[in-house]
Formats: sequence, C-alpha cells, structure tokens
Amino acid sequence: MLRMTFWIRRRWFGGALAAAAIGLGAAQAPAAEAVPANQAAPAAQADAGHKPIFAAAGKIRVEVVAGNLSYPWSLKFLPDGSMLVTEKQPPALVRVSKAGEVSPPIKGLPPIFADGNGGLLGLALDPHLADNHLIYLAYSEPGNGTTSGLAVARAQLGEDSLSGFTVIFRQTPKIDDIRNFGGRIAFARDGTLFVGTGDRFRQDLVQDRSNTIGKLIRINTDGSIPGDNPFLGQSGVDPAIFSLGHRNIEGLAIHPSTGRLWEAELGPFGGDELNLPEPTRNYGWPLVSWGRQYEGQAIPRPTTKPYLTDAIFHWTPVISPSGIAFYDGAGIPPWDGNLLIGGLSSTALVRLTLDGERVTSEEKIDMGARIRDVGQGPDGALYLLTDQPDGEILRLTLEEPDEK
Ligand SMILES: [Ca+2]
Repeated sequence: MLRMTFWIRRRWFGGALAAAAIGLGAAQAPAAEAVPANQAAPAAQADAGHKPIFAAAGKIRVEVVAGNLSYPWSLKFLPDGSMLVTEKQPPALVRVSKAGEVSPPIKGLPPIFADGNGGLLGLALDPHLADNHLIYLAYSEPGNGTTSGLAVARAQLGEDSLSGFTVIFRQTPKIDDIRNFGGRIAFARDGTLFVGTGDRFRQDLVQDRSNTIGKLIRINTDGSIPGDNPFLGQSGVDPAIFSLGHRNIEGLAIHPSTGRLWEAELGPFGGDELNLPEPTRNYGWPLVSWGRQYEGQAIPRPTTKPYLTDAIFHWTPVISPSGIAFYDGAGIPPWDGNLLIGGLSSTALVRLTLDGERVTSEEKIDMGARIRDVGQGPDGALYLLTDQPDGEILRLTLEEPDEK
C-alpha cells in the first residue's frame, strides 16, 4: 500500500517541481499540497515503491520503511535500532520500529505553535541516553498573542510518554511571524548542544547581538552557558551566541573525523549557504548574500567583506537545504566521506564530495519529494524523511554499482 502511494507522489511532485521552476516560486516554494485522496495507482505499479533512482554511483534501491507521518522533521536511531521521529504539524513525537510500525504519539509535549515553518522540529539524543534516557526537542513555542519563538527542551523518554520536560533555551524576542524558526539541534563532541535558529523574517534584528534572532547558539544540556562560550561576559551580548549573521539554519552535522560543526542555511531568493561556523564570526546576513531579497532587490555586492566570514559553498538557484549528514559509505560505498543534504524546493538529495573542508563536486539526485532530514542508520543505509502531509521514511542502499 505504501509503495503504491509513493509512486503516485513521485509523479505528482515531479510535476510540481517543473511548475515551480517556471515561475518565481522556486526559491520559496510553499509546502506542497496533499495528493487528492481519490487518486489510485494502476495495479501494475503496485511494487513501484521499489522504483530505484539512478545516481552517478549506480542504481540505488529506495525502500519505504514507514509512511503516514505528518510532515516528519527529524529522525534519530535509538540504541535498539528503532527510530524516534518528530512530526512538525500536528506536532507529534513517535517511535518507529525496525519493521516500520509507527507508535501512537508519545505523551507529554507542551503547547506548540504549529503554523507555517513552526511546529515540532529538531531532535537530539543525549550521548548518554542509554543511562539517562534524555532527549532534546526543538519546537516553536507560543508567546503572547500571535507571537512565537524557537525553544529547546529536554525530557526523559519513557515507553509512551515524556517526563521531566524542561525548557533549556528560548529564542528572544518572540516574533509575530510564522516563518524561519531554524530548529536543528546537534551535540558537539564536548557535550555542549548547538541550536540553529532563524531570522524570523526580522532582518533588522539579526546583526544585534543582544538577541538570539539569526544566531547559532551553544548551550549546556541543562540550559546553562558553557564557560568557554565566545561572548560570555561581554555586555550587551547574549552569552548563548556562538556565531551570528545566519538567515535560517536547518542543517547541522558534526564531521566524523575532525569533530567540526558544519552548517547549512536557507538563503533568500538564491544564496543558500554551507558554512563552517567558528566562534564570534559573523556570517553576513542580511548585510551580504549570494542571493537577492524575496522582493527582487539586490543585496549590495560584494558578497562578503573582510570582517565577515563567507560560506564555503552556496547555491543559486536554491536547493533549500534542511537536514544534513556525513556518510561513511557502508550501504552505498561510493558515497563514503560525502556530505548529504536534504533539499526541500529542489526535491533532491544533494551529495557533496569533499577534500578536507573544500567542496570538490556536487550531485543533485531527484527524489521527487521534498527531503527534510537525512541520516545514516545503524545498518549503514541512508535514511531520508519526505516533507509531506503523509511523509515517509525512505531507506537507500546501493543495488547495482555503476560499472563505467
Ligand atoms: Ca552568509
């Protein structure tokens, strides 16, 4: 059944992509609408969920592990090999067994602002999860009136409920807008937690260091400020800030050998960025950009300035990067050491080959669906989340290497 619906969506999203490419919408293509429920696949296509994709590496097998997830946003593997998945809207946290069975929503989430880009977003597992059962969730928290802001909380994961739910970070100020919450969170090797925020469409606030709009955040897991945070003790600066000048951070990954944080953010009309954040550095938004404002006016050139730090790679037209992950090639050996990026408006899996900290080549692999998160499973396969009202977990492995 799931395989049938996957085939329908592949066709339908292919059409949506073509339409978006003609008009202005490619840079900010709205979340794609649901496929009409009365569409039925021809019986002959019933097995088309296994329809492979053809990449430079060869023929890639695509399996639908689970479906009927409502805009799934983050995927993490628990020690027993099952998965924990956040669903953006309506906000829900669910377990998914290795066999693909989706649990009822885990109880204990707080009130969540679920509109636009908001909802239940990022997920991180404590490095000592097996002992302390702690998980970390990023979500948009309702404020006064129609305002909202990114929040990060930790809680103990029980079988079917969360306990000890504690907010450890709140983005300030809360903003009356439904866009650009950021929302990805990732553990550094030193046990601190990185939080990627967005600009909330308030460019005027991003270069102001007294707030946490458009910033990369670094905190301890109890919400306190690490003693070596770069702005700690500076008056008028929020001490949670690690770096600034970011537009909308939805991709964070720690490099497996260097331990360095890599970050992907959505640009405006053009100018998606891949950055290597360093403490105190200013990544330029909205002073400079490789893109243009949504309204079309240019952002002043040059694209960077001596006191700003430029992206190491950027995309125009945009790919709309969301989750990113380094991959060790266990299930798809030719992708060993590559950085894989989920693309939203591009409906693509974007693969970058690297030479140290330099990007040497790029492959955009059309997945026919918006890709919200990517991650490697304990089985070595690559897993993807599709950003749809009936989103899926896809499992990718190399079926037949390209012999060329
Ligand atoms: Ca930048």
